[in-house]
Amino acid sequence: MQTRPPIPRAILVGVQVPGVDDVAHAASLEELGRLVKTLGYEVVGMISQKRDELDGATVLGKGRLEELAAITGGTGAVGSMAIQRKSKARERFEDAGERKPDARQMEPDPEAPPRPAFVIVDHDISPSQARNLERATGAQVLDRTGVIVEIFHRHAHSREAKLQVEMARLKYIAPRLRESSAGGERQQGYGAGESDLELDRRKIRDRLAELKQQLDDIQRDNDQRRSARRDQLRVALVGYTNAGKSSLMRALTGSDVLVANKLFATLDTTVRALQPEAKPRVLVSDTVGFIKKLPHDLVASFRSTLAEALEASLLLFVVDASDPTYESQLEVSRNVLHEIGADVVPSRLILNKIDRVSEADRAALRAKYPDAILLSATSPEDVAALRETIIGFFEAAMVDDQLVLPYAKQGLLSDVYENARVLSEDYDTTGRIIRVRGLPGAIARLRRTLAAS
Ligand SMILES: Nc1nc2c(ncn2[C@@H]2O[C@H](COP(=O)(O)OP(=O)(O)OP(=O)(O)O)[C@@H](O)[C@H]2O)c(=O)[nH]1
Ligand SMILES: [Mg+2]
Repeated sequence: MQTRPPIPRAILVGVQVPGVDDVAHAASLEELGRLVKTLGYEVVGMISQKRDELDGATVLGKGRLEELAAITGGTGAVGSMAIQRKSKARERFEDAGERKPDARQMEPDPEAPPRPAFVIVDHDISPSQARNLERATGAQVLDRTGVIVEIFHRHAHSREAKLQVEMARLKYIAPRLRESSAGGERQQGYGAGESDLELDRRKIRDRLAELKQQLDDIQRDNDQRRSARRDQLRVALVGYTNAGKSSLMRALTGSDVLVANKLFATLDTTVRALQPEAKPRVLVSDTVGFIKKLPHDLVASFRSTLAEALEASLLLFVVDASDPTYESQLEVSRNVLHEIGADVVPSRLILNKIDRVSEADRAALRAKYPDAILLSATSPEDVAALRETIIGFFEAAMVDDQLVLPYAKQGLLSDVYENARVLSEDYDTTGRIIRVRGLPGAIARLRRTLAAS
């Protein structure tokens, strides 16, 4: 009857702890909803509760938990589903949407939409909290990190990103494997019984070691490639996911990187020259986006990707100014940059998507962030002006100097042209006298190359 698998239905759960105001709490749930949609699930409702802390056994209080269980078709009690739990969530995962009605429903309405098979918690919860919630709700439970790891898993394209994500994913799965050993195949096919569990743990350890080795190799290559670019003029686009970094990358470099209205569209760093080319040319990199509560393992695994940002001379810090929560996005991004040590790199704040901001709000933004650049990645004039700003930034750091290229070393001329702007060329008995303008570091390196025998 059905030609396509049904869209899994999910219900969101959020706890508002002291210190988080209503707006931030709502925004966080809204963002979780977007993450869940990015996974391809349909969000059919949410349960939210104010609590003093998050570390209860079931995240939610008794009343709310029962309310949730009534929606998902569980019992609402932690103890009662333990026996029939094995691989039930898996089964539900496979035929989500056409579940048999719960035993408690004596006369199920055949017209009623299927119950949500997923409960998605807007916090990082412990494996035992997840297990308790699964028992009470009869649904599969994922937390924020689980959702993000899953999105990364689906969006990874390059070999490096795939390895990084697999590593983060195994690290996420491993402790859950231990806690839910009775859960059978629930964990992506891992673990079914004690001895298998041991085996799985060892497999995971071995695989992690293998992944680390492969990543180290790739990263060594990347380091070399990066250090070859060391003295070039480099700009990195950084910021919250969906802020418009890839859109600006396309507009500035004419490259065809993926632009998509989904979270974490970009997981790979792309480096392209600014177009039309500047002299010396400027390299622009697009990077993975940030998000609130970015899982630590993912930050760690993307550190090398973000090394691009670390080594740039200028960060274009992109913010979606049309997003009502842009301020918290700004703060989250600042924190991540601080965490990876990139907060020392000079940066310019780019308030993007300004085409979606009212004139009054624009004025307020200008007053609040006098140094920021307000623009729209979709406006060619704005992009051209940004290009001038980038060039201006490097121009200010450049110096004029003179290099002597001995006649025996004419082969190095292209190196000079690539790394500096040649102002004039002259000849005398020592060789070609070249007046150049460039970054002091690049000129110093050229001088060393020319002097070396
Ligand atoms: N209206 C408007 N939409 C924009 C602008 N810039 C980007 N967008 C849209 O915003 C969405 C996200 O853009 P991306 O460029 O993919 O964002 P990103 O920062 O690369 O996102 P990730 O790769 O997921 O971190 C897309 O739907 C873009 O079309 C803009 O200036 N104005
Ligand atoms: Mg992108």
